[in-house]
Amino acid sequence: MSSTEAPEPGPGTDLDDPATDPFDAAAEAAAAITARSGVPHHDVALVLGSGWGEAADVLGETVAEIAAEDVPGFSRSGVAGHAGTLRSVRFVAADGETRHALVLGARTHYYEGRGVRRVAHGVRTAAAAGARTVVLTNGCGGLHRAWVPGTPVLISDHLNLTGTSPLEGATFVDLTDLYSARLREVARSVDETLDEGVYAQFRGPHYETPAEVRMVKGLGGDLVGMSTALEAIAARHAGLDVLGISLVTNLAAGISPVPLSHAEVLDAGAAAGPRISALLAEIVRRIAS
Ligand code: 8IG
Repeated sequence: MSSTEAPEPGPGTDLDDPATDPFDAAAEAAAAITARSGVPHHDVALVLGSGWGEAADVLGETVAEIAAEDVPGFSRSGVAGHAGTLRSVRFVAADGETRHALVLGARTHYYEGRGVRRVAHGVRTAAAAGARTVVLTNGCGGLHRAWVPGTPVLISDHLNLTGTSPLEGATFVDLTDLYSARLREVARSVDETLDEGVYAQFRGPHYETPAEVRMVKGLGGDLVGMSTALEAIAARHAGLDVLGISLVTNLAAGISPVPLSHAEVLDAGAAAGPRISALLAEIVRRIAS
């Protein structure tokens, strides 16, 4: 087999088969990424949500861009504004050393209905590829008027309102300091004006009602979204340090007088793109050094 060909799926690594160990499936995906990129070890992983798509280009040189469907367990996103590829990006860290980032532009959302294993597969694959840290980004709604669309906010903690977990069986994982205080400090060393907030994940795909947003406010939430909490739990279980950064693309329902639309979300992401991409790239350079 040449080094650019991915291995055939091995036996027992079908994610939809309950007998499959999802960590075996992640190891197989990591092997496919290594085979296609020629990069044996990735130092850090990024999951790019709505609005964050340009960050990989700003960070460094793309060594390989792999279609999601060419990596076991991944598939092309059905969501407009989400890329369907995985990339290996070579970059120079803040200490001057060359490092590699695995950039996942192919997130599976829980609302896609394909099960929690698919949701967790990206961060498990990142861990299997060697990453110690994952940066989870998203587009989300904000509960505070000061966070105008296009404002990046660090995630300090979450409320998992999905009613599910990415973990199976008696897997009791401590989530104190899930969103690493150390990594938030690194982010603030790049931009001291970065605010932080509690991210409430709903199942979606519908946005919240105004009553649900008032509920989140009462529960101590600041941001509402559909992706990051489940991935963060899976990432911690896989041994990764987690930095979460939200891009507020809209005011949460009922806070703004205008109804939400996905077009608004995409517009806010596009407008903020260059600024937040530069921010994220510099954060990653410092994390990886
Ligand atoms: I972008 O207002 C984006 N994603 N749940 N609510 C939820 N998810 C979102 C929102 C929002 N905006």
